[in-house]
Amino acid sequence: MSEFIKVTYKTVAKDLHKKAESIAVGMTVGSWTDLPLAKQELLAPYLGKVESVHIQQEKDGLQYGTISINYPSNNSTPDIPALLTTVFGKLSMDGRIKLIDISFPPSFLRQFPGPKFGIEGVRSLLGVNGRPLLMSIFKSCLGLPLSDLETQFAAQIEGGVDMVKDDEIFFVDDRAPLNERLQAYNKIIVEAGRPILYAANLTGPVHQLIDKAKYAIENGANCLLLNVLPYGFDILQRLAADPDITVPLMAHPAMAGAYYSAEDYGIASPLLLGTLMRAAGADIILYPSPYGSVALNRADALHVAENIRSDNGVHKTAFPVPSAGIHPGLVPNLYNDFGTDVIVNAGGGIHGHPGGAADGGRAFRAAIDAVISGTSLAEAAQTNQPLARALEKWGGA
Ligand code: 1AE
Repeated sequence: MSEFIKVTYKTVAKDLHKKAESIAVGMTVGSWTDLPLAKQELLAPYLGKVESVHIQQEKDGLQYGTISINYPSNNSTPDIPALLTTVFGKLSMDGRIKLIDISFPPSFLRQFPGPKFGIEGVRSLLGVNGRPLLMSIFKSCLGLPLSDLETQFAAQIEGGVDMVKDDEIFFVDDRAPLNERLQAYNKIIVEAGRPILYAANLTGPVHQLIDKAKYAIENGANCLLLNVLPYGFDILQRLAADPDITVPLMAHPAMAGAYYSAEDYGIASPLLLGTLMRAAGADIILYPSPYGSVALNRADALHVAENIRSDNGVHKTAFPVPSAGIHPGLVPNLYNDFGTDVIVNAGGGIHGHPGGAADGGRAFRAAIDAVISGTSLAEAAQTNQPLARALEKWGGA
């Protein structure tokens, strides 16, 4: 028996009820009333149904609002390319309409892998509980010889970060090939004497990514970074579902702005970067914070976190990583908005510290300790020089 996938759109039309009907029929069985009765019976299980229409404003002969359509879950196979084509494929090109939300019946959602590690699993790999995690980003890595990257990696580790990620634009790595990076960084991790995750950028032709991921893991990778939208949601899903991919998967939001930024078009960020990333299997999800250099509005940023950390009865939770332009002075904002189960992530905010990357890490760790203990950054900075210098440079005390 088919259950329903409820899909909500924000749109505008002369008559929203009519538009809802035309979507429910047009995106499922095509024309309906013109069909002979026998055909109608045959197609009935595939017919979409209007769940609700909310008119929020009427102006100049147009109705603005949201409509929700119930699609039979049997209309789509359990993969995100099929799902998005089913509920928004042709429709995405049909004037002012934005895909806002999808809610799944558990039987359908269960067919997606979801995060293999989730928040608990990542914390358990690191042995860190009770505080936000700290991640730094290589800035930069392009064109640098391995020796420079090793120095950069060591400085980040010295500063006390829990995780380091490649920059998402690191594709041309001929001066520091993946296996050599892994060998060199793992040596530094062993010397540090504590667990540290390094998210290596998974790159190459999409049909080779599963093999490349396995190669990386055989060579010591303990976390993988993927530019999910450019490569496609399905490769994330295939990686997450593969039992031989035994490391957390980190999703980068590269290109997401092309989907979510327009008010009346595209796919809303809480769905794109929240619900779908989690269903497809991301353990750690980067996206723009409400305060940094490529900001997302606060409501949407909180909504992304809610979609990946709430109990959906099926999947593990995933770590939100509200990023971009983050410096130590913003740690109280991150903590107040996102709580303990968040990853504080910075590139420029670590490497741009006046004392270098190690001090950048120290400043962040001091800021995290301060918020956890309820101390203000200004007070914490009195006994922590790296934090004091960071606040002097970026503000935020
Ligand atoms: C939302 C993605 C953030 C990101 O990828 C990145 O590289 C941030 O760098 P910084 O912290 O802004 O230097």
